[in-house]
Amino acid sequence: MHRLPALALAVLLSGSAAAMAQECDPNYQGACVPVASDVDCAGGNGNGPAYVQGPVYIVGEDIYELDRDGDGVACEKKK
Ligand SMILES: [Ca+2]
Repeated sequence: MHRLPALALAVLLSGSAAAMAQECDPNYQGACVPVASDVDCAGGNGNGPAYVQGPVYIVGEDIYELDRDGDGVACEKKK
């Protein structure tokens, strides 16, 4: 009499949901600038693929060139 081998169908898919927290770029403060290949200002004419809603304050290097006028504040509202 043979016992059927227990099929390993009970694969646990748990544990992945908690790792979905957004990573924010440390070069910017005031808003969460996502870590992406390129980030543009939401509502602007950038092509993404990621966007951030300003204002964003540059505390490091403006690696995404969000601060076009170089005053240290990116994606600021037009005055
Ligand atoms: Ca600016």
